[in-house]
Order: sequence, then structure tokens, then C-alpha cells
Amino acid sequence: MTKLSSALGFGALAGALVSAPLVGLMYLADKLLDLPFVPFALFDWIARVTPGPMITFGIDMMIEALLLFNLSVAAAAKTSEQIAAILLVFAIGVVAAVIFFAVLRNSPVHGPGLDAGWISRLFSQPVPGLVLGLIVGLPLTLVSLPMGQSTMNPIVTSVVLMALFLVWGLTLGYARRRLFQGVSAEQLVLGGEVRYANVINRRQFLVRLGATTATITVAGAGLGAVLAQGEQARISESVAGSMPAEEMKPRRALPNDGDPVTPAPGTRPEFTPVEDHYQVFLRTEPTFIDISNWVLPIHGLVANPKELTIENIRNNYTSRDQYVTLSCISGRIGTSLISTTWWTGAVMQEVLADVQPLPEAKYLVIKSGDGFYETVALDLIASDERIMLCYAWDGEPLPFDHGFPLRIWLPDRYGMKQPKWIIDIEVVSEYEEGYWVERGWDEVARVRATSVIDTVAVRDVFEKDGRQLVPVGGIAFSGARGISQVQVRVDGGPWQDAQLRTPLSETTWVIWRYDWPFAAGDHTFEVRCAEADGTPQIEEDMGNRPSGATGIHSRKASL
Ligand SMILES: Nc1nc2c(c(=O)[nH]1)N[C@H]1C(S)=C(S)[C@@H](COP(=O)(O)O)O[C@H]1N2
Ligand SMILES: [Mo]
Repeated sequence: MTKLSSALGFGALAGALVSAPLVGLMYLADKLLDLPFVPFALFDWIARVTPGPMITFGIDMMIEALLLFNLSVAAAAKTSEQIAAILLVFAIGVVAAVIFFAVLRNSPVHGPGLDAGWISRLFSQPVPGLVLGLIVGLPLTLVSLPMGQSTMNPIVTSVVLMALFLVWGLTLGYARRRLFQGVSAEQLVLGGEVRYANVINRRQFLVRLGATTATITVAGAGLGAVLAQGEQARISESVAGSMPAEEMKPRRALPNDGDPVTPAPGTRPEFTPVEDHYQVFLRTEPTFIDISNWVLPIHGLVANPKELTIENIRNNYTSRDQYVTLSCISGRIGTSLISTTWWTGAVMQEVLADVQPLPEAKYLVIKSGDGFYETVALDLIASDERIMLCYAWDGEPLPFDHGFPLRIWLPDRYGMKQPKWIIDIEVVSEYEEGYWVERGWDEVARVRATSVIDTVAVRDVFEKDGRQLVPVGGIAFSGARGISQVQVRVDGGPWQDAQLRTPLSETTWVIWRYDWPFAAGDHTFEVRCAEADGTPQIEEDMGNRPSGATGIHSRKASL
């Protein structure tokens, strides 16, 4: 007889010690054989099947937590998701071990003596451990097959993953026997001495088990990390190699270089370096698309279906360049999920004309390599020649984590309407909801006008006409509708006009600055803007859901 509490306690301990190397080895298997990484695949599957309101609630909780710790959402969100995914699989392992120990707590332990080799101990009485491995491993393997990113054949994937889970189960079975062997009725009769010996044995065993599993975990994760670097290098090479050097376009000086309105010190860069551009994607990791076997089928209600290569897309249609600010509908007021770079792509109107949509055609259904999808109305494309199939950012192939090899750009829309990693375009007659629309977000997702204070430059006070001035500055953005006015007020006083810098284009944010007459003390600064046609930004605080956040951004400063 084993006490329940001791079964639970040892189950948790053994579960933790044996599940850590399982995760380490799964990571190694991912990097070594290009298998799906089970924690990420499971997490992505949960995100996929969880109903919209719940998934949004989960994301909200995570963002609140990040904001609480003063972390940048843009920088920290993915890392926290990845950590959560790993902890989840680890926790599943521990809970399964606890249940395993509890269920079997009264079943007798026998087998080779304490001095037998570990292999024979591992495989003596194998059935319970194998059953455990099967029960936990099978669903996780099945989920990983479609969700994981992997080029490996599904049979090999299943065999390797199941082997890992079965060994994990066997090891837990072994650990259970080893921990409870000796606490038999017979030995209990012998009294305190044997019990004492068994405790020592347990301790020794746990220390040895811990040392072994820690070594395997660290070795697996370490080797995996080394291989991951090689993988990154191969990805960069594949992306760079997809475009001949002579087609890469070095960007010339920014078009507003000489503008007299200079950003207040501390304003974000007007042009976001590509490596700093915010990223949002469904999965735990960005999707890598192998360009060597990528073509874009455009099919459905068309007279002339096509399969376009990336060279076709770059060379057969007019290429357009555009400075673009992209923003995410899930951002709060003052969000970090907004960035600006230089987009190059093929004019979508020409690509469409090439496939000759039939009269009944009304929409494009665009599908992505990560399972994302969105619908774009043909009317919208007909109304705006700027809409492009984008293949380059800042003159170079689209970075793999921003949608390589192809993404669409729709002026005036939030990012959620604009698929990256495009793999298929179907021309249809019936409207279909896109991925985030199905999950409760705005169907149109037109960008809402917002303005943000980036800086109150208290250390850059300067004198002008005998007055001490404090530069205050930031951005204002209203999609493709332009900004005609930005106003700042201090401590609830009158709204004052800020100066506007000429934007990089009519589809980027506008940098503004307001030089405020210095007054010592603690102050609150607020900002608002109006669109080019005079429409004021919505001042009322409304959450980001479903149509994008509105409200006044404010910032406190002490002078
Ligand atoms: N395939 C795919 N496209 C996608 C997404 C995605 O998850 N998968 N996210 C969308 C969202 S919500 C945003 S805000 C933008 C972000 O683009 P970026 O990561 O290049 O900044 O991509 C959009 N396109
Ligand atoms: Mo987004």
C-alpha cells in the first residue's frame, strides 16, 4: 500500500524530472529532423480551435500582464507565448505522471532486484509505462502533424514523436517501481530499518534521475539551439537568393529629407528599420515558405487561371513602390504594433486583369501558409490602383517573418485584412469571412485615426524669442486619409496646434511637434488629431475590439 499523498508527491517530482528532457529532445528532434515542435504545434492548435472571444480574452490577459511589467508588447508577446507553450507541455507531463502514480499506487511493484542494470529495469513490467506514453503521446502527435511546421514525412514524424513519448512513459514506469520497490508488506514487517534504507535509496535514485535528465535536457536544448542558428542562416540565404542582386533597389533619400519641421528629440524613427518592424502572426513561430517549390495559383471564377512564380510576379506586371504605415487592430491607444517601411509589389489590378475574372466573380479568397485567410472584394481592388502583391520591403525580398515571398497591401486597412505568406488565391462569387472576422473582429477594419505622444523632451529645453520651450512630439495616423491637424493640450488647458512634418507618403503616419512654453512642475500632456477632410479623431475611449482602439493618448512629465 502506498499513501495517496506520497504517490502524488513522487509522481509530481518524477513527472517533472522526466518531462523536462522530453521537451528538450522534442526541440532537438525539430531542429535535427525538421519535425514539428510539439509545444508550439499544440499551442497553435489550441489557438486555432478556441472560440474567438476566448482567444481574444487570452491575448488581452497576456498583453495586460506584459504592460504590467512594462514590457513592449511588440517585443515580448511572442516570447511569452513560446514560454507558455513549453510550460504547457511540461505541465501535461507532470499532471499525467501524478495521475499515473495515483492510479497505480496500490498495484504491487516487483521485477529485477535493486542491483539489476537500468535497461532491464526499464523494460521489466513495461505495460503501464507504455500505456501512459500512448495515452499522452498519441493526441499530441496527432495534433502536431497538421499544425507543426515541418517538411518531414508524417510517418517518420509519428514514429519519432511516439518513440519519445513511449520512452518517457517507460521511464516514469521505471521511476515508479524504483521509488516504491521495497515498501512491500514483507519489508514493512521488518520494521524501521528497511524503511530507512529505502528512503536513502529513493533520495539517491532521485538525485541520479535528476542529474541524468538535467544532462539530457541541457544537451538536447543546447544542440537544438546550435542547429537553430544554422537553420536561420539557411532561411536568410534562401530569402536573399530569391531575388537577383540587380533587382534589389537601394532606397534613395527619404522624400521629406529637407522638411523644416524636425522631430522632437525622442520621437520614434519616422522610417522603421525593417528588423524593428512590429510582427503579428497566428502561430508561435513565423512561417517559412520554401521558395524553391512555391508558385501562386490564381484560380476559381477566371477565364485564364495561372500559376505565377515569384519572377513572374516581379517581372510581368508594373511594379509600385510606396511608403506604408501598417498597424494592428488589436493595438491599444499608444500601441507599439505600428511601423513604417517602403513596400514594393506588383499592381494587383494588372494581376487580376491577367487572369480575367468571370462576370459573376466578386471576391478573392486569399490563403496563407500558416492557415490564415482573408477575403478581398474585387470592387475594392478596382477602386485603388495602389493595392499591391508585395514582394519587397526596403528594396530587399520580404523578410521571411513578414510574409516571404508574398503579401498583399490594402491601403487604409488594419493588418488583419492583409494576408502574408500567400499560397493561394481563389476568385469566388460569395463572400467568406476571414480568419479574424470569424473571431469577432471588424469586417472592414478601416484604420481609425489616432495620435500618440512619443516624447516630452524635458532635457532638450531650448530658447526662442526669449522663451524657454519644451519639444513635445509624436505621430498621428489615419490610414490613407491623411492628417490635417494635430493639437496638444497641457493640464486640461486649451488645445494648441502642433506643427506637422510632411509625411513620407499619403499612406504613412505624420510626425508632429509642439514646442511648449516651459513651466516647472508635474504636467499632463494630451494629443488629438483630425483627418485631411477635417473629421476629428474619436476622443471617446473605446477598447480595441471589434474595430480598433479610439481615445486620447496622454503622457505625464515633470519639469
Ligand atoms: N498569413 C498571415 N498573414 C497575416 C497575419 C497572420 O497571422 N498570418 N496577421 C495579420 C495581422 S493581424 C497583422 S497586424 C499583419 C502584421 O504584419 P507584420 O507582422 O509584417 O507587421 O499581418 C497580417 N497578415
Ligand atoms: Mo493585427
